[in-house]
Amino acid sequence: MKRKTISLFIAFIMTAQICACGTNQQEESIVTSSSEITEVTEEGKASEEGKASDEMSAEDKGSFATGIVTEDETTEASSEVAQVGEDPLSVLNDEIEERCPVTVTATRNNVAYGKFSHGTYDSKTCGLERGYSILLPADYNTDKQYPVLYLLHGIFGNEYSFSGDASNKIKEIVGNMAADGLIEETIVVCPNMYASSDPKQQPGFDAESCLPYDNFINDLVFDLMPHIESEYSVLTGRENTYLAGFSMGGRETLFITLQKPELFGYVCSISAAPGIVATTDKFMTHPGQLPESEVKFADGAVVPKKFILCCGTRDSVVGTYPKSYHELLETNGTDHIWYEVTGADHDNNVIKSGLYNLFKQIAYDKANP
Ligand code: FER
Repeated sequence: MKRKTISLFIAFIMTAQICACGTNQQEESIVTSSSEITEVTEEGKASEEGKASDEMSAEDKGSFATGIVTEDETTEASSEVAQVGEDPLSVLNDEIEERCPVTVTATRNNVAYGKFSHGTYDSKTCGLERGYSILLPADYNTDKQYPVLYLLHGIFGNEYSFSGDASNKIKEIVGNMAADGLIEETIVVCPNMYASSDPKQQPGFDAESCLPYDNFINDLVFDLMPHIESEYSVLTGRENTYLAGFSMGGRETLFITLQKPELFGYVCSISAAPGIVATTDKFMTHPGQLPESEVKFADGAVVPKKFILCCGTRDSVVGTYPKSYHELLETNGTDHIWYEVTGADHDNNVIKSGLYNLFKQIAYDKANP
C-alpha cells in the first residue's frame, strides 16, 4: 500500500510537471446560478472527478488535495463503532492530542450527520461565478444560527476535495463533537481556493500558477464570506468564525490569518506548504508572500483566540516547512500552538488531528469563558 502510494505520488509529480495537466474543475462548477444549491454525493463526486482529467487519477489528485492515504489511516478508518465510556464534558481539557480519538471519527448509529451540498457565489474578485461545498448540520434550521469553519484544500484541489473524501471524517468529527455537547453544530464551507479570473488557468509548481492561491484572501473576505453570511443562518464575528486548511490550504490559512487576524477566532494550519517566505524546495522556487520579519501579527492587532499549526513528523511533501513557520512565529513573538503528529505523513491523520484539536480548543474555551 505504502509503496503503491509512493509510486503514485512520484508518477503524479512527473505528470504535473511535464504536462501541467488539468485537474481544475472550475469550468464545471461555476456554471450554476448563485441561488442554486445541489446535493453532492460521494458518487457524484466520483463522476465529476472522472470528467476533470484524463491524465491524473482521482487518487493521484487526492494525494495532494486532501492527503496521501497511509496504512495507518486505513487501519484507523476501519473502526466503525464508537465506544464512548465517559462523559466527554467531564474529561474536557485544553491539551493537544496528537491523534484524533477513534470515538470521535467513528460513525455512530444514534447521531444524524450533516450533508454536503454545493452552491455558487458571485466572485467580484475573479469576475466569475465560483463554487463551494457546504456541510450543513443534519437538522439545519433557520431558527438557529451556526458558527462557520472555512476549510481550505491542498494544491490541485477544488471545492469537492474534502466533500469527496470520506476518510477525512469531517462529518463525523463535527457531528460527534456536537452530539457530545462539546461544540455547537457547525457549518463547514469548503471553497475552491484557486482564485483566478481566467477559468482556463491551471495550478502548478511555478510562481505564476500559485498567484491565484494567494489571491484567495480577497475572494474569501470580500465575496465568499459575505455570501455565506447572507445566504445561511450563521453566527458572525470572529468568536464564531474559524479557518483551517491543509498543505497549500494550510499555507493560505497562515497567510490569511496573519493578514486578517481580526476575522477568525480559531485557526488551524495543517501541514502548511512552503512559500510564505522565499525559499526553494524540491518542487520550485518560491518568491515568498512575506518577508520573514512580517511573519507575525501586526502590533496591537485583534488576534485569534487559538492559532494552531501542526504537521506529521514524516511529511514527505512539505517536510519541515511547517516547523520553520512555527519557529519564525516564535522568533517574531506571535502566540500560537505548535505540535507534531508522530509518524504521520502528508495525510488525513494530520487533517483529522488538526480539526479535532481545533474543535477541542473551541469546546474548552466555550466551557471555560
Ligand atoms: C510546494 C510543495 C508543496 C508547493 C506546494 C505544495 C506551491 C503543496 C502541497 C499540497 O497542497 O499538498 O513547493 O508549492
